[in-house]
Amino acid sequence: MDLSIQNMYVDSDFSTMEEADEFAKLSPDEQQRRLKAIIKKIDLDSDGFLTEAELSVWIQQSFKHYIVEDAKQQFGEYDKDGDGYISWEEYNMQMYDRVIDFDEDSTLEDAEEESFRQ
Ligand SMILES: [Ca+2]
Ligand SMILES: [Ca+2]
Repeated sequence: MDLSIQNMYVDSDFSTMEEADEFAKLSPDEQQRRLKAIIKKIDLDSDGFLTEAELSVWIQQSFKHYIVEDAKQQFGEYDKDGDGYISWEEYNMQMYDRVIDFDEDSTLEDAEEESFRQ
């Protein structure tokens, strides 16, 4: 795992690639200022040093943040009509691009029965 401060900043505080690009466009002074602000957040006891424990807490928080954001984003992709629920149809459309119809299969099983009707 790459533990450089810049990478932690990118992984945890940028939600989009555009924001990462924005950061790259900042002046070196501004980048430094922002990174220092991040280090302040990681440095829980404010002694000016980052311990393994402080880094560990930060990484876990970042990871949690990432998972939550990822889940929110995925939910949005599944919930096509945005009603806050993922229906069977929405799940199917996202996973298989079509709704799996169980009646389709039961029709096959009933083929013999179907033929009697005619
Ligand atoms: Ca510290
Ligand atoms: Ca829905």
